[in-house]
Amino acid sequence: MAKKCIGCGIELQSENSSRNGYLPENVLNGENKELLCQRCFKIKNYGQYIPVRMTREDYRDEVRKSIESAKVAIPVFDIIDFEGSFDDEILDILREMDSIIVINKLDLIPDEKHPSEVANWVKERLAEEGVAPLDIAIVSTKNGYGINGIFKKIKHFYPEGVTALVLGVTNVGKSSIINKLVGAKRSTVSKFPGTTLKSIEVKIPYTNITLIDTPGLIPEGRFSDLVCQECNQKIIPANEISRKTYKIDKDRVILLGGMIKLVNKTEGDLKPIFSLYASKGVTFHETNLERAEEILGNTALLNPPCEKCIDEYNKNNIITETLTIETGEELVFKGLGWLSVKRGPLTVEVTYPEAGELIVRNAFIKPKR
Ligand SMILES: Nc1nc2c(ncn2[C@@H]2O[C@H](COP(=O)(O)OP(=O)(O)OP(=O)(O)O)[C@@H](O)[C@H]2O)c(=O)[nH]1
Ligand SMILES: [Mg+2]
Repeated sequence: MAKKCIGCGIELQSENSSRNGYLPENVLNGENKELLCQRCFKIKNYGQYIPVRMTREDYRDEVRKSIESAKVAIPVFDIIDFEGSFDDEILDILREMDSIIVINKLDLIPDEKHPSEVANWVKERLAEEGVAPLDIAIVSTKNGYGINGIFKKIKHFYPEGVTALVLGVTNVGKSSIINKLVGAKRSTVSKFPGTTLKSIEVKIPYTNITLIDTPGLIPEGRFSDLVCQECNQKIIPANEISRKTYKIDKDRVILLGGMIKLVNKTEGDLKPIFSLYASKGVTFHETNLERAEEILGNTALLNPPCEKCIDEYNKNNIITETLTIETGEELVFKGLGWLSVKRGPLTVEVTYPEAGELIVRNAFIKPKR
């Protein structure tokens, strides 16, 4: 049987150093059984990244293969980008299989939110999609919160042991969670999407629980996938996200980087109150209509996109849509952030690339009374 990389799951080969899975022949045929391909070695040791994009078909083939051997799914969602980690492909699997849902990156949300509130919100949101999980765990692999809870939940439902399929879109922390559960840094983790390439089976030591790490799917409609890799890293939050609250006049403009233009179109004397949430790497800029036209495209003032990727970004079909968001609702910019209405209704004109998706949902962070 071909040897596989323990970091990303790719089949190892020593014929072609520019293809995935390369290792020099003497290492490949040496004594060591736990081998890392050259790409994983570079990611782990030098923080270098060599992008590999999977197609939807590649993804489907790879994950469908692993479903056969698994009894339960452990889907991983990113709490900050919940809508971005939703994908029909994944929801379809969850409608067919028992699942224990893991919501990761709790450390990124402002700390006023209690995990049980998050769990209830997630349960409701999943019910809307026809998914009823066995249980939900809210965790942070960054600070270790809740990891033991995942283990306990698996043991509770499968006391004799089980094979569990860990799945989700790219970059939600699937490999990080597996490493924590296994207690070793085996699977390669990186801040860039598309790290794991093939399914990898690992056993939690001294148990009958086997976890299958899988590659992530790149979902449709994420604003973060419309910019270059450096800008992508600015949009994916590394620390707690920023929040800014507004109470602005009609026709005032808020620019979310150079990516989205929001214009307040609410009629009447009572100004709506709303907050914007996004990574600290995204600039929020409030201005008037005229000035907005002048500064849009100024990448020094508004970013992402940066100078390098703005032309590519502007090739997207840019559209304008007017939406009304009620009190207690949120407008999500998939993969970028969201706007939460504390006192509505807010009528807002949104100008954005059609390839990015907007979603209106019930508030995730409830307005304070
Ligand atoms: N802030 C924060 N970052 C996390 C957490 N868990 C994982 N990350 C980061 O998220 C990024 C992606 O982690 P991975 O474990 O490689 O994610 P993955 O889902 O396996 O990604 P693919 O293999 O590309 O599908 C890394 O930069 C991790 O350090 C968390 O709880 N909090
Ligand atoms: Mg991974």
